[in-house]
Amino acid sequence: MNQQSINRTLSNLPLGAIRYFDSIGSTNDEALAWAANDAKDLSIVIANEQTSGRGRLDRPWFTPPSTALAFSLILRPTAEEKPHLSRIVGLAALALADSFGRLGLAPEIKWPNDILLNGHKVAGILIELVWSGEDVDCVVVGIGVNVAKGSVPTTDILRFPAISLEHVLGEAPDRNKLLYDILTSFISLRPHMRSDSFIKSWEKSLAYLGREVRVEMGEDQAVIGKVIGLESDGSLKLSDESGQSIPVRFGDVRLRLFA
Ligand code: BT5
Repeated sequence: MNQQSINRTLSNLPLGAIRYFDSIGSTNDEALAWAANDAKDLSIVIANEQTSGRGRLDRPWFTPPSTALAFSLILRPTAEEKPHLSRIVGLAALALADSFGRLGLAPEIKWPNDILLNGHKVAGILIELVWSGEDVDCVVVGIGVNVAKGSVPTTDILRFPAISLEHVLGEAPDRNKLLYDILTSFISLRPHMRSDSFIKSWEKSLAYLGREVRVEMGEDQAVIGKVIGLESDGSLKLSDESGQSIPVRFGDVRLRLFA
């Protein structure tokens, strides 16, 4: 993977510009700085290694050299997209799920930002916003995919079991081609993001549908309920014991095995 091979592979996609790094702290940090400057819509930062990759709430995201995909896409949302920014995490998740599906796999979306294969996390998404006063100017969509086995961190530092595409496929797919495929899905799904059918497709791919889960929203705040779908803003819809619907806007979802 290098700047030339990526430029070549992505040449027929309608991207802004492409910045490749052999090693970087976090592609999201680079993308946020670029977005605050002059980055065009669909510009992309990609790295062969991240030394301080981030997850949500500043949790670490591991990207050892030459084993993973780590990239950040900069979006300049249109006026029509702006009321639906909370759906962008679903857009990224569905693009990943579509792309893994084309590899013959059966991915599930663990709401809000994880992609699972065989119940293990293979990819994560980090959405960050760049504001201009009261208005969102840019959205940075950070995506990390475990491609080769070496990308999977040791279990002691994991909050949730992890896996790579190589573990499931028997060999690691070509990272440039995979990137092309994910971006192609993302670009073709984007115009549909505002539709009701988009929420339906997102719902269909949800992990734990109909199962009882616990959603942790902080140190000592949690909600328990059965996953019944998504709200139109992409919040998770649970139903409690009395059948009352509870919308959940953020948190970490865990299956309740011993309810
Ligand atoms: C995420 O956060 O899953 C978002 C990950 C986004 C990473 C991309 S890579 C490109 C871009 N640049 C960045 O700096 N970030 C984005 P969250 O749901 O909070 O999960 C974080 C947790 O995942 C950590 O606390 C670890 O337990 C676990 N983890 C870390 N590295 C992992 C890996 N490679 N595979 C699976 N789990 C991992």
